Amino acid sequence: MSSGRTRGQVVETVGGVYRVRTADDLVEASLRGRIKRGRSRDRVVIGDQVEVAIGKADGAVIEGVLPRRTSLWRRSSRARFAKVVAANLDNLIVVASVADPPPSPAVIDRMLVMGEAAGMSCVVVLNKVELARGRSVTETLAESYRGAGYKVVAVSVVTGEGLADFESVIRSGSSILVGPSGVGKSSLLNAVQPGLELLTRTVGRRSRIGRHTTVSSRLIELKGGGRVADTPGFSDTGAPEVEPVGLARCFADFRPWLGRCHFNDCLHLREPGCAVRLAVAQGKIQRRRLHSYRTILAELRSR
Ligand SMILES: Nc1nc2c(ncn2[C@@H]2O[C@H](COP(=O)(O)OP(=O)(O)OP(=O)(O)O)[C@@H](O)[C@H]2O)c(=O)[nH]1
Ligand SMILES: [Mg+2]
Ligand SMILES: [Zn+2]
Repeated sequence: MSSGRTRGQVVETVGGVYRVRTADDLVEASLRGRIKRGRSRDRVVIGDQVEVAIGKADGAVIEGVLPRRTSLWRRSSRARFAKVVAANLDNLIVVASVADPPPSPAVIDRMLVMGEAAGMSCVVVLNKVELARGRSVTETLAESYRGAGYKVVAVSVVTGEGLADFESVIRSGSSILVGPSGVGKSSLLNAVQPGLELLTRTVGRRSRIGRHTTVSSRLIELKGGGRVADTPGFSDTGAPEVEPVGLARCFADFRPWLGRCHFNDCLHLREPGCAVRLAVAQGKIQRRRLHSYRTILAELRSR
């Protein structure tokens, strides 16, 4: 490793150590004090493009963070402040399982809002489809999210069904997998890249239910292209970092109707001449989605 300055992308953060992928190396860097003391907005996270100074004595030091193309924020509903969890990633992949644990459309909706607010392209992956009896659960969820304008991939790590489609999603640019604990996020990545050996929950270890198997986020470079981050499971997303009037834009199925309401600042609650509510009444937007919107809006306004 020669001394000098270089640019790279943060692929892992462990304690105060940042692993940075540069053009021809993987370096472990620390943060220059000035960045360390910054506000939460300036936290250095996976996906960040950084300037690294490589010195002879003090090793590699991150001296600056380049402007972010997308930034994924997360706030648990109890936390006062949101924090950035990943930067510059293209796709937010919401993973749910059709059974064990059972899917929660309300949780999927919230995660999609998180991705939309980040400026990312969102995909829904339904895993463990071999556990669904008949076509009911998988088809109902798939139809609901396809109807809302999202790409949906139905997969099973056990039978291999749909894995090729999942793989083509994660090969297109950089992605992050989010979703409740135990839905199979790490298992999916292990299935598409043998040898990765991400820790997954051991079958039959009932005592582990409710605990996280994956504990930190790392941006994995896939053989043959694409970068993907696995994350520890969570289902509590809090409300996104958007103004109340901007929330409707985070619902892909609402977007065609926005700007057509009688009031410019319509929040699609009880206002007369609301185009979104009309679309719901006409069956063009699912009532369930309006309900999710209202729940999140109420949280945003009570902040
Ligand atoms: N039946 C079935 N089980 C699966 C499938 N995919 C994963 N599993 C199992 O589901 C359990 C949880 O898988 P993980 O990959 O650890 O789940 P995770 O989403 O990474 O969980 P956290 O790291 O805690 O967030 C493991 O016992 C897997 O073997 C599947 O397609 N079908
Ligand atoms: Mg995991
Ligand atoms: Zn309206």
